[in-house]
Amino acid sequence: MSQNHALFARALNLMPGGVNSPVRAFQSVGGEPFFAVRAEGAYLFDADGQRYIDYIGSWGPMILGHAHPSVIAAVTRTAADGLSFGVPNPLEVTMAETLVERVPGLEMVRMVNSGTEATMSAIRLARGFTGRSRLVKFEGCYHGHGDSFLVKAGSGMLTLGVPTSPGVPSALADLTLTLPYNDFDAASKLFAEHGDSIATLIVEPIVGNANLILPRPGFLQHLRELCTRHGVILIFDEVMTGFRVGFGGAQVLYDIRPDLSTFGKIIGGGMPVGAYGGRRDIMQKVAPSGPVYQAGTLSGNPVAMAAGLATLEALKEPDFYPRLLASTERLCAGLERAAADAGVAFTTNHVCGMFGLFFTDQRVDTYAKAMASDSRQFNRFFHAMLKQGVYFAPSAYEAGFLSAAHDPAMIDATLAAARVAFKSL
Ligand code: KE4
Repeated sequence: MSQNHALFARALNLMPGGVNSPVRAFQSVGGEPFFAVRAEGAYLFDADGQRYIDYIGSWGPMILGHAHPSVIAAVTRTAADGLSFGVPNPLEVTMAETLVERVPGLEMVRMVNSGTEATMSAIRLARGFTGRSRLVKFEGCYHGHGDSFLVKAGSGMLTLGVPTSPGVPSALADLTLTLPYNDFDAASKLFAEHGDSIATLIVEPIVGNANLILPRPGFLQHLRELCTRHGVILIFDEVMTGFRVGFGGAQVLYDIRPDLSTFGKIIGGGMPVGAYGGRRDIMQKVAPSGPVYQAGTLSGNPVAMAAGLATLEALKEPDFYPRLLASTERLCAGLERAAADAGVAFTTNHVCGMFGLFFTDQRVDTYAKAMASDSRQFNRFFHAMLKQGVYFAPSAYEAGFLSAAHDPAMIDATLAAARVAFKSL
């Protein structure tokens, strides 16, 4: 019997959906998830000995590739001296210096243990700093599972078809206003009506949780101007894009300065890490220097800092991002050619290190267009690729990720598998 199947049977009895995070459960693509027992470079290896070229990389952190020697060595070396002290340690100072140095808008930063903690803390801080309560987010964006965000959210919630979660009190959900992404007029109208009662607007500068949607030229600048005009704290949620789409993230790529930013994934190198930071006058309000409370037992622990610092160090290599962008372009152009040759309606979106696959004949630049693409066709393609040892995100509403370990031969192997898969649709 398949070890994957046996493991999933046990898991289903013990964990909701048999998983510790919904998107892993294959519920939207059908079938059962496989269980990874090992990963190396761009490869995952499952419990039945199957090898996959992995285009998820743990949903973003593994930008160097899995089990990168310098990261493993840093974790091993640091762990030998103790795992968590509960008192300050030098590595969290080095991490703070590294983030502040690399992200122009970051004057102060606080380490936490997940992207969700980072975004939850950032909006509490924005509400505490402004004395206002309303939050603006965009349909399809996902900012972790904090109550205020689970309104028309993306990622696993879209995958499960429950974009607004039960369990969030309407008194709180009503404080979350949602906008269509890339819609200039809708944003102007909302701010004209409610601008002075809004504490904060949080946005994925590049949407990676409703598949992949890029900002229209000027859209992020438009949000920056609206927030400045109405005294609204602009939060860039860079948990996914931070240090992926470029050295400092999307805010450097698009040259926009948010008031606060959130990070996660890559800055932890695969260990549980998140961070929020930004303007000093705002961050000074965080306990214990200010009254806005936030805390965490394992925040800044040395092992997680070591994994993140080793990862961020490797990203300093001058041609790291140009190479990653070239790989991303090679993959997306090749997939579009393979689909066209097979007569399949298919388009892609991409930015350095991230891509989105859409079974539609139009370019996708809104949530509505992403939702209108053919998810059934995506599911068939997903399984046709999985059978050939290529693992794309198990949901039509997730972005894909590349790493430095995805070499040209692997991408060509992926494209050869895609030619077979597109023809089978
Ligand atoms: P975590 O709490 O999962 O570390 O981060 C939440 C989060 C916040 N902001 C953005 C922009 C994010 O993409 C995420 C988490 N991303 C998903 C992938 N779509 C994590 C995968 C999962 O939920 O298992």
